Amino acid sequence: MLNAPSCQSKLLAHNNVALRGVAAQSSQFSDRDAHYAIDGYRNTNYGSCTHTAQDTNPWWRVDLLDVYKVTAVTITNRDEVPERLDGAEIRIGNSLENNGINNPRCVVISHIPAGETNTFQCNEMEGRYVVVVIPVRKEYLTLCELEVYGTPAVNVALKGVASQSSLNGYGNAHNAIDGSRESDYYKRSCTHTTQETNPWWRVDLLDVTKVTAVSITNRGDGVPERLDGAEMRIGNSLENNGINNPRCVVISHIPAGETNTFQCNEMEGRYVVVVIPGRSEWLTLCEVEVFMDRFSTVRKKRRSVDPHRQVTTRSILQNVVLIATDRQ
Ligand SMILES: [Ca+2]
Ligand SMILES: [Ca+2]
Repeated sequence: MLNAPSCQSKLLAHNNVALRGVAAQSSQFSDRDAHYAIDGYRNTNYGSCTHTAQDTNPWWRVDLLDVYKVTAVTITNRDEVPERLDGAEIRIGNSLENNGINNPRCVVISHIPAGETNTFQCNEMEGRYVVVVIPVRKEYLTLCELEVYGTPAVNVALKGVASQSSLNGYGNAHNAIDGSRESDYYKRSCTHTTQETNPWWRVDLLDVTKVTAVSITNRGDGVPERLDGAEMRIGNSLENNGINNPRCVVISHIPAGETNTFQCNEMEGRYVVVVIPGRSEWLTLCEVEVFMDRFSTVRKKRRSVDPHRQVTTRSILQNVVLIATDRQ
């Protein structure tokens, strides 16, 4: 199994949001259905690739089941007849008009060499659908894997209510959910507590939420190290100001002015808390964005009937290896 081709651990990285999606294509050649491009394997020897008939404008599409800001799309081409993909376009948006082909274009793919994987930057284009289409000519469309990287577009913290352990200057708690990542404290979009033991900040999402990821923007005009060692806690309890809830992550360091995203694996909770434990410190957050899984029920249902996930022993073993590698 270690010889399995293209057995990259990052294919199971939880930030490839295509793995959670539902795929479709303009037609199907043989048994090469649309799901093979999001099965988690980059194998290029046809066994893990899609294949349409020879259509005019053949297309393939993944429904991400939520609106994402797409930063990049990675495509793995087949190890034979790679020129078939020349001139294909990636389109991203929320429309299903013309099978999604009318959505805005991220890129025209000039050429991906046989069996190779190329990544295309899409600059946070927003959309629920990612479409690959070969325009104008009659062609077969084959994709061995298509990966989509990005974050959900809907930040549920914006509708929450923020509070914190104390207030310093004009750094009120709401500044971390005001919709701005402005990181200069003096522009009044960052929070600020006094110097105290275990300073905390909390957002009440007003509903129990399955939190997939949280993005935190650190202060940019100095003292970014104050946030080092902060913990993010998520749950439904207000005991100890919410600090006793289960922990999503310990933040080792966020560079000045930068935004880091932490995966919380669908932790359930109404409260998201940031606390600096164990030392006397000031807590400042310039923005906290909370992303939730609005379609987890749909996904679970789909997984349970998905023939490609009722996998062979080989792919189970491959998954175990990939997961183990991913955690290193
Ligand atoms: Ca594949
Ligand atoms: Ca802010």
